[in-house]
Amino acid sequence: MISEAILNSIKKARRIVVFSGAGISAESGVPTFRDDLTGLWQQYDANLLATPEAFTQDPALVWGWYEWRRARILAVEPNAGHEAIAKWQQHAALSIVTQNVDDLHERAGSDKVIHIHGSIFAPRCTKCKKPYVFSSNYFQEPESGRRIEPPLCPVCQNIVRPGVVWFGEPLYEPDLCAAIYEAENSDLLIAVGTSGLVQPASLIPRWAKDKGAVVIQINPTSTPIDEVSDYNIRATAAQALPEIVDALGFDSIVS
Ligand code: BV8
Repeated sequence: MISEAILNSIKKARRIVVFSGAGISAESGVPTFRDDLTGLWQQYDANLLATPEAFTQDPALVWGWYEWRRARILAVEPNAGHEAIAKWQQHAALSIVTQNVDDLHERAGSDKVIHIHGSIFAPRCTKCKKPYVFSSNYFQEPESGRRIEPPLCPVCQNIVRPGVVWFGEPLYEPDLCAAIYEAENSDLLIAVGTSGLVQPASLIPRWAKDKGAVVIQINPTSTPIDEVSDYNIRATAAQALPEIVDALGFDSIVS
C-alpha cells in the first residue's frame, strides 16, 4: 500500500509533523466528530452542540454530551495508528498537532502533542478560568442523551465548562502559534484522519506545503487536503501508519 516513492520521501525527512483528526481515533471505537452522535444524541448536530451558544442555552445538555464522550474515550484504548506514531517519535524529530480532544496519542506514549482544539480532560471555570479537577468519584456512566448539570468551580462557585475550543471561539493563541511553527519548520507533514473542513486547522497542511514540506495524506476517502497533498494513501490510520513505521526499520536499530 505504501509505494517506494512515498517511503523514500519519508526517509529523507528530518523534521516531521503528524496532523491528526477524529479519523485516527475511529479504530479505537471513538466515532469521528461527525459520526459521534449515536443513540439519543442522534437528534442533535455536533456543530451546533459544540458552541458557546448551546452551552449558554442549556449547560446541562452540552455538559452531558461531553461527559458521555469523555466516558467513552476512557473506555477505549489507543490503536495501532497511535502506537506507530509513538514508536516513530522515539526515533525521529516528530511532533503531533491534533484536532482531537481525546488523550489517545498520549496514552499510546506520545509527547509533544499540541491540542489545537483543546482537551476533553481539561475543563475550566467559565469565570475565573481555573482548571477544574474531576474528583475521583465524579466519573459518570452517562447514558446517551442524559443532561448533567456542570460542576461548580470550587474557587468562585461559577459553572465549569469543557476545556475545548467551540465553533465560533478563537483557538488558544499559544497552541495555534506552536502548531504553525511546527508546520512551517517541517519537511514532512502527514495529515491523518481529518476531513479538512474546520478552519483554521485545515490550513495547516497548506502552511507546511508553502514552506517546502512534502505533504502525505492518510484517509480512506478524499478530502479538500487531497489537492495540497503530494501523496494520498487511501487507507485507514491503523493500516498505513504501522506499515510506514515497519518500513523505516527502527526494530533493526541496535538501541
Ligand atoms: C474560529 C472541539 C475565529 C470541540 C472542534 C464558513 C466557512 C469556513 C469557516 C467557517 C465558516 N463559518 C464558521 C467558520 C469557522 C469555523 C469552521 O471552520 N466551521 C466549519 C464547520 C465550516 N471554525 C471555528 O469556529 C474555529 N474558530 O474560526 O474562530 C474567531 C477569531 C476571533 C474571535 C472569534 C472567533 C474553531 C473551530 C474548532 C471547533 N472545535 N473540536 C469538540 O470536539 O466537541 S472541531 C471538531 O470538528 C473536531 O475537533 C475536529 O477538528 C472537527 C472535525 O474534523 P475532523 O477531525 O476532520 O473529523 P471529521 O469527523 O470531520 O472527519 C474524520 C475524517 O477521518 C474523515 O475524512 C474520514 O474519512 C476519516 N476517517 C474515518 N475513519 C478513519 C479516517 N481516517 C483514517 N483512518 C480511519 N480509520
